[in-house]
Amino acid sequence: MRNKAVSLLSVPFGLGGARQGAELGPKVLIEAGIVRHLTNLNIQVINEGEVILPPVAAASELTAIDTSTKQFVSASTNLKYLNEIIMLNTVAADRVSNIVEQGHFPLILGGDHSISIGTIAGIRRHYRNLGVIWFDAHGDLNTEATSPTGNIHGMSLAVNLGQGHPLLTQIHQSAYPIDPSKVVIIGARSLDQGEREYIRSFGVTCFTMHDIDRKGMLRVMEEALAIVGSGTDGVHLSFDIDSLDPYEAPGTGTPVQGGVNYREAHLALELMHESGLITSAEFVEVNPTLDQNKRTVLLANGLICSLLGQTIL
Ligand code: 6HN
Ligand code: MN
Ligand code: MN
Ligand code: MN
Repeated sequence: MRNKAVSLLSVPFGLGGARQGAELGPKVLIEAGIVRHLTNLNIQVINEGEVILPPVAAASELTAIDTSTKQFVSASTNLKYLNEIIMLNTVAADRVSNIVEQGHFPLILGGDHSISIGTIAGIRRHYRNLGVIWFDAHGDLNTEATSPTGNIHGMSLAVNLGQGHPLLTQIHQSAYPIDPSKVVIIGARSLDQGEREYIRSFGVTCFTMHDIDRKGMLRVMEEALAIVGSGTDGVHLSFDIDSLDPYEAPGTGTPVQGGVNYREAHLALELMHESGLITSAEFVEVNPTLDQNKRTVLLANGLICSLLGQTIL
């Protein structure tokens, strides 16, 4: 990330989550001055604008678009807004891929966490061995078989690892696979049963809040960075703001008590900056309609600045 121009891409999309409002995240983050803050760090910022959901043809609830044949196919499933999510992420993947091609650092503002299906699909075209750091209260490792809600934001990491509905995993076609042993979840405290089994059987590393309590954030990050930093040629950070405690970050759709605090989160992002390993990042699930006095938006702004090199002194 050092000395690279940052390409800022907004993905104002909220249909992957249970509540409306995450689609307002990018606009509010930009209004809070993120471009100016990064420019003050001597970073060249290119505002790439928004990824817009293309008009979704009047598909019935039981059909979805096959992105390889461009045909509607039967998709009888409990997945909510499957078509919209396929269309949005197919476009997002190309936009992010273009940014990597230009040699810029992709910084993506969501949106709910379902957008990472597209962002990571675009990034994976360029990295043979991509590591992933997934900061989240949740695992996002459900499939339509295990999801208690049908909300696709709870399935995005599974799709990124090749698990789930074929019309979603297909968005990753012609990209290099991600090795689950190079994926680290940090901050988890709400896992569904199917997700626990997935973590165990596929060898994803999961530092839960219990691990953060016991080892401290410093050691957790040292271990996490050692895992994603060896045998990889790039590391994507997917940062769900609900990894923070709801006291610090009330503006998010699926808050869970007992999360990462303000200082721990800043330390984590400062350490990621120092490591020099992070090659792309997204910040998701900021929901301004649930925020209190912009607390969550300002926090997300500060965290982005820490990732990109802001220090106290
Ligand atoms: N997120 N595990 C729950 C579900 O519906 O699958 C919650 C998912 C939350 C997803 O916060 O990105
Ligand atoms: Mn350039
Ligand atoms: Mn998430
Ligand atoms: Mn989450």
